Amino acid sequence: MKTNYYKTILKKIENKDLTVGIIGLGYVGLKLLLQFANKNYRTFGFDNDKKKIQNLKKNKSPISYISNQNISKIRNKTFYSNNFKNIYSCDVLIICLPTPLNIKNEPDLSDIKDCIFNLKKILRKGQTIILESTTYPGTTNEIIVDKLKNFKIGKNFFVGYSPERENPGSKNFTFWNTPKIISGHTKKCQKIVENLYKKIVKKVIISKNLMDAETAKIFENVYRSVNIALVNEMRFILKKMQIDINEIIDLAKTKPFGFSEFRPGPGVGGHCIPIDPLYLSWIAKKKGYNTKFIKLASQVNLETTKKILKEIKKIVSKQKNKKILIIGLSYKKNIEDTRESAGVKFFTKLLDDKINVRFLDGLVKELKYKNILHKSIDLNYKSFSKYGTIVICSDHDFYNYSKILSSSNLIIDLRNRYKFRHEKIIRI
Ligand code: SAJ
Repeated sequence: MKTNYYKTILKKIENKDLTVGIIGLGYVGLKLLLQFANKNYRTFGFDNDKKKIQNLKKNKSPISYISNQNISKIRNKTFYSNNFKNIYSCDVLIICLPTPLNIKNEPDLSDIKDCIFNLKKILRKGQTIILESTTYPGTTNEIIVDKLKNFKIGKNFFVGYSPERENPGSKNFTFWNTPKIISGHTKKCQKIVENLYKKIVKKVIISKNLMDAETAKIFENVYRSVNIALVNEMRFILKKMQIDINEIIDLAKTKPFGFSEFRPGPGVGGHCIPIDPLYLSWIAKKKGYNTKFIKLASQVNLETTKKILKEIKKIVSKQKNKKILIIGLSYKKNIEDTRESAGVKFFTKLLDDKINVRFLDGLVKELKYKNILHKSIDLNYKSFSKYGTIVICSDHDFYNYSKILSSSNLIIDLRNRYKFRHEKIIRI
């Protein structure tokens, strides 16, 4: 009797004898694995980082806001591996691999392409592959569907796309309460993805096809990049008129419609907002359209970091005490991720300029630069007076900012942490 793979997998989803494999255990993949494991699905976590796999097997989390306890809680239904030996036993494989840019600032999908190349040899009928990585419209078709010609997609194999919406360090938006867009290559693929994600997220939003789902995600990030660039530029415009951008945003955000709050910062970090939008401008150019906003926003955000650094150096040059302390090296508060972080750019450039600079970050304990390991100073609220200037780059919520203010000589507040004017506080 012919196997009905579609019905089989739907049944497995319902009676939870489904095995879910997550490929790529970063802040997206590991979070996703926890969702399925906590709903009693058998899960496999695949990652090529041997150290990470070893630690996970010892119930040690690689991410500060995912506790070791979270990991140990799922140990009896989760298996970790840095090879693909157990792919065969996974009914669903969800790919959460990075999508960086290459040195020419073009999309680099090599992680996903290599993954599919290796998976192809060992996939079996009845499996489903879902891509979660942020990428340009058309990717899932191009590098997954078109590579699986030996299967009948929608009949004996299924493919979907569901963009991640992780907001690292956020407490209000949980996985469960953040609506999840889903899509499938065929209606049956879509149904499988829909039923699967409905088990772990409160609201599933159905996209009519893969490309729309890919586009929605990248548009979300273009939207952020452009609006962050706007406020970053506004702050320099208004400074010419001695107007404080943050006070203007406080006024403007009282409008209950048609205005969403963004804040100027030291520049845009992370591996999403500085990078994902360029995936869209790249594909647009390939399709014959030269985007303006996207590239301009990227340039403005990058220039912001350079301008801020120049301002910091100018301010410090006027201080008797030239010592600088940077608070927060991560790219935003309450996380340890330093990718594309403005704080790291400031710290390393000041070091290069032979300026006496240290950093304090309870989540970024050390930073290796030019083969020297720089360590965060210990937190001692009385020690801030040792520095001529304190630069708040990432304002982790766990610091006591009134104590910092009382013991500092001068603070450059790049995160609008102090909502009031004070002679010791400079906002650039
Ligand atoms: N930033 C500002 N001003 C703002 C907002 C952000 O300067 O008003 C800076 C942040 O400090 C940070 C950078 O921009 O350096 C990016 O911040 P972010 O929170 O937008 O970006 P990510 O990369 O941590 O996460 C975002 C997610 N964030 C939100 O939606 C709030 C979400 O778009 C995606 O899940 C994720 O990118 C991704 O992976 O695409």
